[in-house]
Amino acid sequence: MASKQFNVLIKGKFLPPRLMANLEATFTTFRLWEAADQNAYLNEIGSKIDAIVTSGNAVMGASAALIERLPNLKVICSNGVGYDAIDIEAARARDIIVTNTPEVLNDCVADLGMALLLDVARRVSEADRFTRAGKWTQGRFPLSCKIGGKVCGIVGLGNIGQAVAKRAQAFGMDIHYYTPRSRPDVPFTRHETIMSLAQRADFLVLTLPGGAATRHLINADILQALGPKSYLINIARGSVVDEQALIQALEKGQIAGAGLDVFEQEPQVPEALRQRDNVVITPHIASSTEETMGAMADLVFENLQAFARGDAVLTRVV
Ligand code: 8YV
Repeated sequence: MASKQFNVLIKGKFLPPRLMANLEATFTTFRLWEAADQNAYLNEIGSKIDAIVTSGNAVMGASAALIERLPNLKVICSNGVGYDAIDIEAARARDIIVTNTPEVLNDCVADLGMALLLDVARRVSEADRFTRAGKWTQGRFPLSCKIGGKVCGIVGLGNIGQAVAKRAQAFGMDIHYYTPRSRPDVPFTRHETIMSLAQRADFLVLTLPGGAATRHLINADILQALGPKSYLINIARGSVVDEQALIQALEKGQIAGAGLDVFEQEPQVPEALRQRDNVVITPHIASSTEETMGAMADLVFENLQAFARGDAVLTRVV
C-alpha cells in the first residue's frame, strides 16, 4: 500500500519527536489527543484507520473500546516493551498485529534500576538535599548501607532482569531471583516463591511484566517479609505493587526504603511517598535516554513501515 494511503492514528503526544516526524513524513496521520471531542473524531475517521501508534505508558496503550471503534484496524505499534496497557485479547480476537520494542531498552532500564538501588542505599538524593540546604556545616551526614556482599533479589529474570543481575554482580552482590518456571540456563539462586525471595533479599528488584496476572503481587505480606533493613526497587509497573501497602510498610519502618520509577496512577505520585527521605522517585524514565528512545522510535517506525509494505513486522507480540 502506498504510504500516504496508510492511515495512522497517533494515540497521544508522549512519543519521541523523531518518531512523530517520521510518521508524519511517511503516512497520513491523525492526532487523537488533539481532538476536542475524541468520540466525534473517531466517528468521523475511525473507519479509515489502518494502524495505531501508541506507547506502553498507562495513559496511552490501546483499550478494547478504542480498538472496537476502528473496524479496519490491522496493526498496533507500541513504543515500549511492556504491553499491559494494550488490550491484547481484543487485538487477538480480530487478528490485529501488535508490536513492541524489546531488547533495545534493556541496558538503560537496568541502569536506572541500579541507579535507584545505589541512590536509596547510599542516600545520594538525600545527601544532595542535605548539602544544598547547608546542613553539612552543622554535622556529618548519617551512615548509609553498603551494596557489596548483599543479596539482590530479582523478581522476573527476563532480558531486563538479567541485565540488572549483570550489573549487580559487578557491584559484588549475590544474585537471587524468582521466576515461575526454573531457569537452568542462569547461574543464580532461584526461589520458588516471591515470599521466599523477599525473606532472603536485601534489595528486591522488580522487573516482571505488568497486567492483571501480576497486579499487587508485592503486597503487605511480601513487604513485611522483606524486612526493616531491606529495600524495594520498582522498574517494572506500578500495578505490580500495592502502593497503599508500600506506604504503610514505609511508615511503620517495615522496610528500609524504596527506589521507584513507576506508580499505580501515573503521573500521580502519592504525597506520602513524595515526602519521604528514604524513597527515591523518578517519573517513569528508565528507558528515557537519547540513545534508547531513538532506538525505540526507529523500531516502532520500522515495524510500521514493514507492515505497510506487506512484509513481516520485526518485533511481534501477537
Ligand atoms: C515506556 C516502558 O513505554 O517500555 C516500557 O514498557 O515502560 C517505557 O519504555 C516509554 O517510556 C514510553 O512511554
